[in-house]
Amino acid sequence: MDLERYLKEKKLLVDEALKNFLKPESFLFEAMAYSAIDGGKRLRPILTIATYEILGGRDLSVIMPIACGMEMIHAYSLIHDDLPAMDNDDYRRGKLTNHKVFGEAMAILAGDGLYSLAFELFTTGNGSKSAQWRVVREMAQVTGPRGIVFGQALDIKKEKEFNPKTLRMIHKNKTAKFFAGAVRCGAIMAEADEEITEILGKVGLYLGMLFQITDDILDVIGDDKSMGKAVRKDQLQDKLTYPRVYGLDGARFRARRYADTIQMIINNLDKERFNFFTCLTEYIIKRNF
Ligand code: GRG
Repeated sequence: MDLERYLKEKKLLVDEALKNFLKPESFLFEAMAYSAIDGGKRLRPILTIATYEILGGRDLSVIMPIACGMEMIHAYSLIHDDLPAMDNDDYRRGKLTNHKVFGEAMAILAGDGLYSLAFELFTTGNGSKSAQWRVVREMAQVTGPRGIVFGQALDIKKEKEFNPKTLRMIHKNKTAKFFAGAVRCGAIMAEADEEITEILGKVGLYLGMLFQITDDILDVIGDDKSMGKAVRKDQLQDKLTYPRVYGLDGARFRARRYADTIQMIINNLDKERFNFFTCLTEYIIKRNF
């Protein structure tokens, strides 16, 4: 499969739909659109769409509002993550962060607006109401105090144990559960059976762990320009990361181990049918942005 081409095509579709959902109806929507529309790899919405399609979903009008909701939640998390009270970043996706352009208070509200609009979108589109209800529940759990909020709280907490267990807990909650949720919601909207939803959710979780490890590595070896944001910040901010705990080679080894586990799961399912996940795994492990 030509993954690069697939990602490009789906990104265009997501960008188009996002523009539609975020028409500048007020100054607040302008601040929301600033961070949600341009740039970014769109991996989470693409995971949702790809899973839906692989499992037999055919109707873009069912999945696009769900996929765009994923990206809005992601954009919200980036806006808040960049705030002075959190990671205090000036650049994201190669441009000034939301609070640098709109001010801190408006950036907080732009994030809040994106988050709530996402949940509204989860209940729209042509999908079944029961599947949409499951998506709402799933993403409330993924993003909530036993998911992303918890991961971020641990990430910024100064007094914590610097050990592998805490490290895995941060990465799992802050990043991996979102990847798992994006995949699971694609499966839910395709009305797939529970067993395959569970298995692919695991694949999503491991992809997310792999993704966050590569993010940690790129903070050490990457450059500002390719990353679109300041690198070498983890050490400055005393963050708990894979290179810090295991060294660069140890981090790379663990990234490869997640990739191999994903490969094993896919091979046991149906190599051809789920080839997208194999290709995406290699794309993530080799990424430089
Ligand atoms: C409850 C969703 C939510 C947020 C509130 C601020 C916060 C709590 C969480 C921040 C979580 C966070 C920013 C985790 C880092 C995940 C990560 C590696 C982001 C970068 O993702 P990419 O590379 O970004 O996919 P692009 O720009 O390509 O979309």
